[in-house]
Amino acid sequence: MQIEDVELAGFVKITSKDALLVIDMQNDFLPGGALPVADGDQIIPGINNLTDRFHQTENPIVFTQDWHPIGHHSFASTHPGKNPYDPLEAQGIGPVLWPDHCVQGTHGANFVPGLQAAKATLILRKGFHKSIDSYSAFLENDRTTETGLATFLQTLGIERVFICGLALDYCVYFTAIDAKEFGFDVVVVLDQTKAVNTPEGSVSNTLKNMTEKKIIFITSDKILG
Ligand code: VGL
Ligand code: ZN
Repeated sequence: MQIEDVELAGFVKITSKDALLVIDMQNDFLPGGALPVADGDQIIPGINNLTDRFHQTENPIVFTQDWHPIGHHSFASTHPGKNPYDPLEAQGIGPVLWPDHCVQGTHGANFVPGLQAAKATLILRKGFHKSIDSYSAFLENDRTTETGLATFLQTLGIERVFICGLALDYCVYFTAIDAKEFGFDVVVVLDQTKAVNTPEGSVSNTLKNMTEKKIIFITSDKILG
């Protein structure tokens, strides 16, 4: 399944039970960054429009930051003889190793230029346990450690989340799957996300899984209209 094959929903009306999740819009994921996502910079204006839309009506807006300590186990540099993007499946890590990225407090971990973090209700950091990665904004990769986001959103009466940001086949994907698992309706804003597609096929696999789990896809013009 490719991005062009995804069935898109029509116009959706935002209500007080909707939240916006902006995933990992950080310098290291832009072209030229440590773990570049092709065209990642192109979604900044659209994400700013979505942020404005949810901010206008005082809907919750959550920005996430991948936030790794030096020597994080997801980094190839932590494993002697391994290179970035080499396969490695371990408890809480994988399916591939990454270049060092989004190290706590570094420029690469900062939000991308122009992003409106001032409009965020909550800035949620994840991936700060040295031996567990966290692609999802809800559950770390051991699949049991919670970030607290589900409870946060439930406490605010949120029933549906709109997800955008980077990367479609990792942090957006796992966030979407877990949001559904925690009982939220899930809408992925497909034109405001870009993929890593490593290993080859990860975009098609993740799109297929999201479709099977009844995750809704839309383009941002259907929200803003
Ligand atoms: C991500 C790989 C490693 C992401 C984070 O934000 O999608 N991908 N860390
Ligand atoms: Zn990471």
